[in-house]
Amino acid sequence: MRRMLVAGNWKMHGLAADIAAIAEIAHAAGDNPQSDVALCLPATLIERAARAVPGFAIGGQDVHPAPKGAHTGCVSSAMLLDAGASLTIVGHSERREAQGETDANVRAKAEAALAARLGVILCIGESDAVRESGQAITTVTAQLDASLPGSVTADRFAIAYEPIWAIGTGKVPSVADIEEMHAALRLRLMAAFGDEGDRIRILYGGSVKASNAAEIFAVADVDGALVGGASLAAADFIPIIQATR
Ligand code: G2H
Repeated sequence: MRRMLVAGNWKMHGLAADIAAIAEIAHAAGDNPQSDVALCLPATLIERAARAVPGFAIGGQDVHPAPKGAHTGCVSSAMLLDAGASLTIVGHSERREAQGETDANVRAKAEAALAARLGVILCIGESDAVRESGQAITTVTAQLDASLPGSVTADRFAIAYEPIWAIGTGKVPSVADIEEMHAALRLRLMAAFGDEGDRIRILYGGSVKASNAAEIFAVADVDGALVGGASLAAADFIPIIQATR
């Protein structure tokens, strides 16, 4: 049995004044021990949040593959750990698109983070055009194969399937489409890692909210969610955590 993981992705949101919301979410996570909960915060907020809610999983949203060096504006795995993070997102489509990140970049980031003992949520997903062309499964499984680290352990590695056309749009794939994609991803993970691939969590991401979370969580091979907009306010995010019951 895979434990559900509900991770918030705050993207470029969050100031010191938002620590109260983070504390409220962490408290709700304690009240819902049936699932794991994490918040992936902007780098500027990680240390403050980690101090405010010790024991609660705080993550970054990206990491550089190098341990240190001349990489202006970037953050290393050691820096994330030093600030109090225990995991990081890699390969979010907003970075793949805006920063031109390739599958090879994403794989290098994931491998560096795992080697440093950070948890990783690796994002993959198809564009609207790819979905319309009927190539979603082929495209996303190829993206997974090319982005996967060489070795992983399921307790520190998760996949987030996020169709790009569903991110922040309010559009969500049908339950049948989510199930078909997650089943295909499960097969690829098992092909890559054997039984360990069956223990890796596959999250769904893209316009998850309180009103659709329970239906999505009931889909086979959906092991939680990566939540953007609806993770920013405790009142929106806590019902999603509770929907894992
Ligand atoms: C997808 C998701 C969070 P939202 O990016 O990763 O964002 O829930 O706002 O669609």
